[in-house]
Amino acid sequence: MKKLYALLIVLGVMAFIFSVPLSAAAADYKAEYKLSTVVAKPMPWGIAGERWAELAREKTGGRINIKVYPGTSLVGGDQTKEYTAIRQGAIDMAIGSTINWSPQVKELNIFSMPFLMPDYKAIDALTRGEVGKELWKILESKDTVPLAWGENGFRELSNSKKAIRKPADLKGLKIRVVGSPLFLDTFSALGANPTQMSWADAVPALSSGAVDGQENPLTIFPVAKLHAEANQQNMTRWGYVADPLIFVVNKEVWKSWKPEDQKAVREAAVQAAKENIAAARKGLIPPDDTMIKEVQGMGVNVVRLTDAEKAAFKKATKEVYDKWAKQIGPELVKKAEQSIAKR
Ligand code: X2X
Repeated sequence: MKKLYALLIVLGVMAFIFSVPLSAAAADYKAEYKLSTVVAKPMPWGIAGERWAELAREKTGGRINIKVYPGTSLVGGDQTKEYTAIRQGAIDMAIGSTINWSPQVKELNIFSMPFLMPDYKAIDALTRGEVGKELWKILESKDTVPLAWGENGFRELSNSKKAIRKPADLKGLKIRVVGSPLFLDTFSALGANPTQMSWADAVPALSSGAVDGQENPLTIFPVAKLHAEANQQNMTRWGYVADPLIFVVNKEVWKSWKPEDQKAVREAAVQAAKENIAAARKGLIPPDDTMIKEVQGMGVNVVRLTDAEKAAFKKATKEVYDKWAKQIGPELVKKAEQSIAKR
């Protein structure tokens, strides 16, 4: 009799243990998952958010309902606080720029190392190679689940004052940069006067003339009307850095989903990211130069640096590169350089 009781107790406990997580998991699905991006559609980054949401809804039969919050509105526009908010669960998922998450994940600064990546193949060599894997491991150790790499793009320099072809042309220009200290070092080394602010503050600051210039991918330019509304009549294509985007989900949120839904959300991210990279590069890879023509068509003077002109900028930022290689981790930087050399 005692044995029977013992068995019943064991069975009862087991039933409890196994039933709770299952029913809790199903009940735990939120009515809405909040997805953060910095910019909205029709910029490729904003479109990527909408696509991820749409595909996830489709593939999960509506179980995962995602709403996109552009303008990093869930953190009051302060894009450098986005990653912390994802970790803490105030944001469920995000498509974030490596630049904006660099203050919390120092290794992501690798993409902001001046003149490390000479072309698109170099970006791919990092994101699709060993460096990308290592970075994902770091993100996984910080309460987030990375699912796909997307792209914001090569960041070109614009300003209201003059055509920039050599470091001396930047002397004294007030340049808005994003909130990773590496950018302050780069622009200081070039003789400019960099100032950190969020994207939300950047456009009014450029419009009022409080700052003279900024750096961002060309795809943002026509949509944000940086020529007409922010006095940006001069553009230098120098391709000094590019920022990939990363599709992530908060780890607790991820764990609350059934495996089939996890798979569906991952597939949705991969698909949206693929489309995003194509959109981010459209019109920028010869022979297709339609994006450049579009910006020129707005009356912007677009200068493309020759290799020799680029070399002068590279030389002027060499010390910054060396300093940050130490901070990011010499091993990882070496791995990146090797992956790029082999591309
Ligand atoms: O703030 C910027 O410059 C932007 C929109 O490109 C990023 O979020 C990195």
